[in-house]
Amino acid sequence: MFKKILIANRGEIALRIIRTCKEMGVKTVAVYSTADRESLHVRFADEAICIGPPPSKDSYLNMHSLLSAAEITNADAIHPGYGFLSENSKFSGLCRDHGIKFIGATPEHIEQMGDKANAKDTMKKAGVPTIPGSEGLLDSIEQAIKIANEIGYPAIMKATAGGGGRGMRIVWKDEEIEGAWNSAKLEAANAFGNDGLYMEKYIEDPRHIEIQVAGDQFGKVCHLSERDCSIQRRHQKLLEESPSPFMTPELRDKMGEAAKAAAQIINYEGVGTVEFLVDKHRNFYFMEMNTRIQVEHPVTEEVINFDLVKEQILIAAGVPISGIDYYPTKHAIECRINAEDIYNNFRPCPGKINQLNRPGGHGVRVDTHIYAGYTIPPYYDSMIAKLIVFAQTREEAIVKMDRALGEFIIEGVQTTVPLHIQLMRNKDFISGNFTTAFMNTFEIK
Ligand code: MV4
Repeated sequence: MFKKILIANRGEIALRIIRTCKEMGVKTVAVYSTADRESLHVRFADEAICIGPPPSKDSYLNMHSLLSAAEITNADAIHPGYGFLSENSKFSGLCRDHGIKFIGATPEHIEQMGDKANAKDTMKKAGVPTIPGSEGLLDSIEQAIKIANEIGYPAIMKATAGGGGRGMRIVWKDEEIEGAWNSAKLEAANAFGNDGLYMEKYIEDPRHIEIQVAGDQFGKVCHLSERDCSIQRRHQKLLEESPSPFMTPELRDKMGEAAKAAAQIINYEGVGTVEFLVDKHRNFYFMEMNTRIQVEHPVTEEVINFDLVKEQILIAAGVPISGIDYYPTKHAIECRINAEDIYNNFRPCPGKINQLNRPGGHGVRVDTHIYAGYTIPPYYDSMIAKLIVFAQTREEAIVKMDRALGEFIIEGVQTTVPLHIQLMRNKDFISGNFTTAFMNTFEIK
């Protein structure tokens, strides 16, 4: 087992990882920018090293500062959390070169899954359902028009280096292709330094359902059921839950097997997530594979009663997994609490938290690094807490979330708490009748 893990992250996820390390008897090293001196991850780690000034590129993304911090503290592993360097193949490779275990995917897996057109081709070979479209990248506007006519409109052009909806264009007729091609290529080149595009049939108003998987160093894989992440706004998830209200036992088995085939074909090691689009007929299609621990992992932890960060660390240390699949025995919902003004286009609201009351009671979990008197710095993303509830049924979980949100008092900054309270009382949310389009028409009161 590792003796000491450096956590190359900040905020709630750094604290989350430190908690599991402590329970496993593993020492921890926190790293922090000068903006995060007063953060709880710094206080609760065994050691803490300042790695630079506030901008991420000079601190949490500074590979050489992080590796130096690991070397001077004698850390034998680095946990990258999510975001920052968690899916950076260069950093994963540098850790390997320095004899430090990267608790995440290998550079090969990150590159293989980071190129979406290539990932899709790999999954097609594994028998995982994929959306009809181009084979690999498009090489001309003429070819794009030809393929769009073969698969039928509407079609979508996507950046192969994409994610988060950037470099993505929906097209409804031949005349729109040239403009979409030019603007998607420009956007992708600017955002990713890679203007490769591929094309797919456009699935209207799908659900976003993802399967958690784990694979060990001995080729064994298992799935840990699904999360429904359809409640999102401009590609930012607002709320996730498990199980999905749209799921059936048959669909779960089919998607679980597909996700395992995806992990199996690349010999995946660690925990990962296979994202699917699911249409109204319950056809499902591979979308992307994430090679990191995700923000929404707690909903899975609560419904299967399992510590996913502990599993990551065990797998990285070479411990075999049981190889059995996990099924939800409860219902869990996570609300992402962001310091944002929901009445002003979700504008970020950094600043000082003057008063804080954290919700509690049975079936309530709060993952956060904030406290009364904490100042939210303006340099990083605006998520300040995750409120997770779990109960025997979805109905009970919704009531419990509404109750817990009411207890979550955060004074000094605006937050998304009032939005989540409205969601818990929305009849379409309550009935499970929603897709990724839900927030497009949701009226904030
Ligand atoms: C799609 C799609 C419909 N059809 N692909 C958005 C982010 C990117 N990773 C993939 N995305 C989509 N791809 C086809 N062929 C609809 C979306 C999409 C979406 C997907 C998941 C969650 C939220 C979404 C919101 C808008 C569009």
